[in-house]
Amino acid sequence: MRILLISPRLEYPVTAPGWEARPAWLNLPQMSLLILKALSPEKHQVTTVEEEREAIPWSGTWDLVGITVMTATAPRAYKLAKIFRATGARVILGGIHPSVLPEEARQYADAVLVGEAESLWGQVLDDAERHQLKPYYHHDQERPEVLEIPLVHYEQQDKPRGPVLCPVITSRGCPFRCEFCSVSQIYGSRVRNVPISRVLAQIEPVRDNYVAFLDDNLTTSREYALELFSALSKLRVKFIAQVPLRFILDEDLFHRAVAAGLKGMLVGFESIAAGSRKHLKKAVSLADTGLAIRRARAAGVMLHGSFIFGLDEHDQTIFSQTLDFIMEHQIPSISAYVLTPYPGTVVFQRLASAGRLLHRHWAFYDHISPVFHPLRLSLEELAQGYLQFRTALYSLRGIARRFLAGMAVSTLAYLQLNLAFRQTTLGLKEHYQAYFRWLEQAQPAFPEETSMAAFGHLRQ
Ligand code: B12
Repeated sequence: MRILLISPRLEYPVTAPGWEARPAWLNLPQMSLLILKALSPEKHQVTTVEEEREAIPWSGTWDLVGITVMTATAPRAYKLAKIFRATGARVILGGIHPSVLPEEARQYADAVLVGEAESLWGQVLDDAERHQLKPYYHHDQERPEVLEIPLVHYEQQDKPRGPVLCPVITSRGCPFRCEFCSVSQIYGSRVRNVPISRVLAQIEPVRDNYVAFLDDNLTTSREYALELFSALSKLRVKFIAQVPLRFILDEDLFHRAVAAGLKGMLVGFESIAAGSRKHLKKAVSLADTGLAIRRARAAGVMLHGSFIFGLDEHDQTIFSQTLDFIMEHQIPSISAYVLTPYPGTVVFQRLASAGRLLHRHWAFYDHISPVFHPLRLSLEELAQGYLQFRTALYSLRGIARRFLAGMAVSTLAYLQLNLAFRQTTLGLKEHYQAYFRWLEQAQPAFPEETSMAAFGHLRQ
């Protein structure tokens, strides 16, 4: 079969011309597509497309089209599904959004894969070959203790220069169940690990690149992490990972990670408001937070802190408080977002039943456009406060004020990250203007009707 695997781009009903929600240069290959490709027997011809940076091969004819879907990319994925089905291809959807809302996704596709694909993709291909695709494929609820993920090939014929960041997975499952996160919906709360020898086999051929561990927390099992760091130190790799703040406070584990090649960490601070912290399962005291930040800097590890605005405890002071906190502690790299209630999360349920959701047009569930009524802020105050926060943080003064902290780690990476976020902040005001105008108008019914006229337009 000729198989096309797509990771769709974000497509808003309205936005500012040329504005991009996130830095486009972030070249992290889509692991889900690489895994599906690796799982496909050689007799099939598989093409992968990341629409954020590659054109969809409209001229080809495809037997099966697989699309990976996040909530924000769902409208675009549904549109693509409809277009490809009209050409005679069969379409299967998978990923976090179809796994949480399979019936919705099924309206646009021949089949939906719910959950993890490793044990199901072979069957999907066999069924597709026999023209007997089932509407739903559900992964086994009894997940095996050991996580088996195929070895993927990053290098592809049409992409001669290999990626700078190579995604690697060591585990799935997260025990935290944070109110706003949907990860345990798809992977469960029990943590399962890939055998270390298998992780090393994946890393070995690309060890000159940066390895990006995709795990929601690389250190959930301390024992496994110790073993992994000891093995990695022999390979001399450089890696980045998502970890909780507590990991940095575990001095021995942290220094072993640094010795193993840890260069960057994505840490969820989520909120510095005292009221929020009790709801966040990962919270540590503010004093320990300061200690962890200093320790990361002293070790030369880039700390990328993630913050959320719009929690029920937040009022207008949260923006300046967070900015002061970042400046005081000199956090070099930040991703700060507006709370987004993803379907399947506790926060979605709570806001939906309180009538606080503005709409269900998923494209705006992007962590940037507010899609619910905040409790102690108006909608406009949330958008305005967020915009002012980003404008101040990524102003030249805001970047200069943290420059020494950036230099202590990597001047180049510091400037790259901050200037990229500055770039995406520049058109944000216009995006909000377009979004608020759209909110005021009668909104298109969701799911949006896609006329076949869109097909012709896209093919040009
Ligand atoms: C890496 C990552 C990214 C990368 C993606 C880059 C890339 N090219 O991979 C970056 C940093 C760019 C990113 C951006 C965003 N992300 Co992100 N990201 C992740 C993360 C950490 C890992 C995803 C991943 O690749 N996992 C590994 C793959 C193999 O797993 P998988 O995708 O689940 O795929 C398996 C199954 O789902 C299934 N499957 C998946 N797709 C398909 C398709 C078919 C056809 C089939 C059959 C099966 C199938 O098979 C796979 C193998 O079992 C997840 C958290 C998580 N644990 O999932 C968040 C996550 C997916 N991201 C999330 C969000 C919100 C975003 C942003 C909106 C945030 C933002 N504002 O920046 C943006 C959106 C960008 C966009 N274009 O739309 C949310 C999505 C929630 C939701 N309901 O949509 C998640 C779940 C994080 C969270 N805690 O909630 N992200």
